[in-house]
Amino acid sequence: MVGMLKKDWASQNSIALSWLEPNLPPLAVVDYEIKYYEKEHEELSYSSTRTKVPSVIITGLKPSTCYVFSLRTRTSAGHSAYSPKYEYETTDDTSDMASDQGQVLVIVTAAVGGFTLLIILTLFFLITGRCQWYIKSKMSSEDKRRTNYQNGHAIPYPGVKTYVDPDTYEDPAQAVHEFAKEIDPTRIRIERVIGAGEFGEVCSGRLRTPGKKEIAVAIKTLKGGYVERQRRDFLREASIMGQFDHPNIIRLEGVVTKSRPVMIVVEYMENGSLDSFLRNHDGHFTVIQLVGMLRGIASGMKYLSDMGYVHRDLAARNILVNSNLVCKVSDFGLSRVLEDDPEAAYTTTGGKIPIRWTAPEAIAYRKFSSASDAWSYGIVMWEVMSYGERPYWEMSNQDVILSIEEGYRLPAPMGCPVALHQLMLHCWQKERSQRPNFIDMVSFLDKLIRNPSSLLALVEDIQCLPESPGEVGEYPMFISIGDWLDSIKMSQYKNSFVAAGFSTLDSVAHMTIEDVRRIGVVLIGHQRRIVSSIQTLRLQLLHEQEKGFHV
Ligand code: ACK
Repeated sequence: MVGMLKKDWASQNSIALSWLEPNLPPLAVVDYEIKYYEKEHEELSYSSTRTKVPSVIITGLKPSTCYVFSLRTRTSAGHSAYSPKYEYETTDDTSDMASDQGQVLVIVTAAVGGFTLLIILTLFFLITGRCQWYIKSKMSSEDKRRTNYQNGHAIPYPGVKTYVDPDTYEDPAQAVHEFAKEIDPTRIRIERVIGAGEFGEVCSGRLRTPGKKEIAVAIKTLKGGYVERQRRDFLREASIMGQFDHPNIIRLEGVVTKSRPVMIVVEYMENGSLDSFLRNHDGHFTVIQLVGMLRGIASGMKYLSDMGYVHRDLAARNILVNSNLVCKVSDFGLSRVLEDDPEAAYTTTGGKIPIRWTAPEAIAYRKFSSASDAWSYGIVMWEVMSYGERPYWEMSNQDVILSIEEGYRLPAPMGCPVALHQLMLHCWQKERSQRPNFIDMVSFLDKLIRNPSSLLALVEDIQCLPESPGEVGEYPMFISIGDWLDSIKMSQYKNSFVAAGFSTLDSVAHMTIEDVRRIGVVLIGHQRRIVSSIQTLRLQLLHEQEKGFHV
């Protein structure tokens, strides 16, 4: 028997559940089966799903609907009895996802009735003077869920500090001085150039502060000959960064604006940008270390979204890593950041956007929000788990947009735990209201870290997955080996596959990493890409099978 079935989060169409593993010898559990049905329809028709880890995200549910869940464990000796039944509800589009406050409110409403609630709310109103509540209640339901995520002019949750857009200052210099300390340049010692930024060189060096230990810093400089607009744009990042104070956000030490060169001084991050760091250390870290990095980034993003700041350019290249592997979000500046990003491309609507990292609604009609940052976060997860591989490989931007529209999503990278790929897929839901928020993501990743066995099931553990059916069903996207290899930009191996007897997708779906190596795929990156895609094919097959579980 397993312990209590706990709800981690719920959205309109999904519920994430987790439970403590039963007290059995290691590896005794084959898998868990979760049975669920709509409470209203009793047990007449139920669905079930299986998982090898003590957590699951059940998708495809109806909004505002109560579901009944129970769970049983399968060991080599057979199935356990079902657990007691647990009832959890999906949210409607007017509630804050998985918000404890929301749940409390529901309980309060049920318990004390509308009239008492009215009195409580009135008192709340009068005592705290938080008229924001009224303003919020006037907003549309979707905006309401994301109230504190609106860029620049966010309405804060009570007690939460809110980001102020420096562009709302008539004089941008005033914003810099409000949010950034002026540093006397004699306290700075520039040591060496470490890179090139859009506005000038990036250097490393030391910063002395009276009464404090000297610290290592990175110094961004504004090259001479700038015009006033460039100076303002350059310092804009400092005005934004200076408002943040979080261990996973790059810390601003101060600015030099009263002498030349103009400089922005930030904490030094020994390992530089996350994308190149991972590429240079391919395969060097444990899954727990990678999840730790992702947890840090999610925590920084949670802080930013709580403050009402939308990043718009979240990508591994914009994360910095220090010597303790702590990851910090950097590169602030909203639309201007996109101008500087070499990945950003012009869209038909005229904006410049890093297509591969950006949610469809932000590409199509510039709807940037913390939910579009959540999409980008899913891409960062994929970059991290694939050690800095380029998302969608060499596919063109246009092909990426079309494939996403058709429902294609990046397959799990090699060595990626199922739970993490599930979270990525959750971030890439077309409907932005169904994506997880950063609060939920941080607590989900915390759970994985606390319970490392939940990371043992890898998507590529082909042997561990239930046997796929002998006959391959319908593959949604690919009809031939050639099409499949073309789609993952591995066409050069077409002949090798066929020569080795792998001429149908059915045979490919049964391939192991050894087979892939044997047919002559020697490059690790190519092996990884092919194996990831094989896993996706297998998952699609499993998904088809699971549909058959409906009784
Ligand atoms: O990948 P990198 O080594 O990390 O090369 C780029 C380069 O400067 C141009 O942006 C590095 N860089 C930027 N900010 C910092 C920082 N705070 N600490 C260390 N390196 C940094 C970045």
